[in-house]
Amino acid sequence: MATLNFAHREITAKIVYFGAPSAGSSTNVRTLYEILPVKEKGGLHQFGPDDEKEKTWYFEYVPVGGKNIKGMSLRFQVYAMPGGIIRAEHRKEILRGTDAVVFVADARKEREQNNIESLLDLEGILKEDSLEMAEIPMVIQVNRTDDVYARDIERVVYDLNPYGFPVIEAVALDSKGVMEAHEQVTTVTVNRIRHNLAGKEATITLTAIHNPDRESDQEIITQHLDAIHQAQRERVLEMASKATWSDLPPAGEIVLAFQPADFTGTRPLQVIGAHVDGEDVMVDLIMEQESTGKPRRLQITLVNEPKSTSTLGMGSTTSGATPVDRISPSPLDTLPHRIELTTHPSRSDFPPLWYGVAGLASGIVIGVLIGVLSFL
Ligand SMILES: Nc1nc2c(ncn2[C@@H]2O[C@H](COP(=O)(O)OP(=O)(O)OP(=O)(O)O)[C@@H](O)[C@H]2O)c(=O)[nH]1
Ligand SMILES: [Mg+2]
Repeated sequence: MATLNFAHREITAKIVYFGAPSAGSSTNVRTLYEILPVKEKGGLHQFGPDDEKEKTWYFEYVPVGGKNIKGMSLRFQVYAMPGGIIRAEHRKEILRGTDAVVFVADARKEREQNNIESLLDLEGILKEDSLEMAEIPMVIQVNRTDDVYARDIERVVYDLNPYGFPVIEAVALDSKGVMEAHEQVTTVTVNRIRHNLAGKEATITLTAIHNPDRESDQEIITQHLDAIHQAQRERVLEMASKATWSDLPPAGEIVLAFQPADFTGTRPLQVIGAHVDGEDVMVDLIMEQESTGKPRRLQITLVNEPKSTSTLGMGSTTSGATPVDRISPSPLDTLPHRIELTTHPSRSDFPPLWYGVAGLASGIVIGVLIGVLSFL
């Protein structure tokens, strides 16, 4: 979804290079960044969740000459979605709201299936975003044609091009076909935007904004990473909510000695509740003092700081709690390495506010009883 920023009289469109693993999406974007004649460009960035091997490549630029529409300049955001990125949330986030796609096909032998799977993946993600592949500006670039066993371009696109998109032959590593594919896709994109602005039916939608402060590259990247993280959390929560406890795969077991020293002679009576607070887990317990039968509240915080195995069992505790007692051997790096115990004052030490609340509540109950009795 292209944006039209009135504050800068500028239209921004998003182009994603998408392809099978090692087909060359990243090489295209990196090469393009070097060879593009530009009026203005930002930095070349690579980003993705920390645990992901492959990352998205990203840059934005303002082209030189010829790409102005109705006195408004054009800015393009260019992304590479390497086939090696398997996290669905990451793939969806980068493709979200895209205006155009360069599909990078691999000409090497025995890559037919990879190309087809990648194209179907692209079509599926676009559909989820209410975009039809047949309708968006798209170019198929057949890359890696320098391979000694490369297949004919016609053979490569035979399975991939039911919609008759323009086809470009390429060896992205040698910059061959990189500018050509980009020129083709931006030309179609600009034509569609012109159509839209002329009030004709167009497959590119334009959203008008008035934003004097253009987002920095870093802000754009941070937004993507936050969205990927959030989407992943939601998916995990959804999966967990559908499963029963016994369905979930076991992730190890941890045994902790949790009783602080000044709670000696007490035993756990009831779990009041447990909740996740950011990265940590809080568990509230009622402890019963065996000699007097007095209840006390104990709060246990499981601090999620995965560390190397050597730090496990060495965590700090408050109130003289016995540290980690026994930990099953795996998977250690996902388990909390430290617990914090917070002892709460015994009932007799409750702050006056509690007495106020309790007094008010009992007053209301007595008042209602008197009212009912006098009515009878
Ligand atoms: N011989 C040759 N090698 C290429 C060509 N394009 C890319 N490569 C190489 O292929 C490998 C994978 O290229 P990338 O651009 O990283 O591939 P990708 O599409 O981003 O996919 P992944 O990184 O596998 O997720 C790299 O070692 C590139 O140097 C090409 O046209 N010819
Ligand atoms: Mg790569």
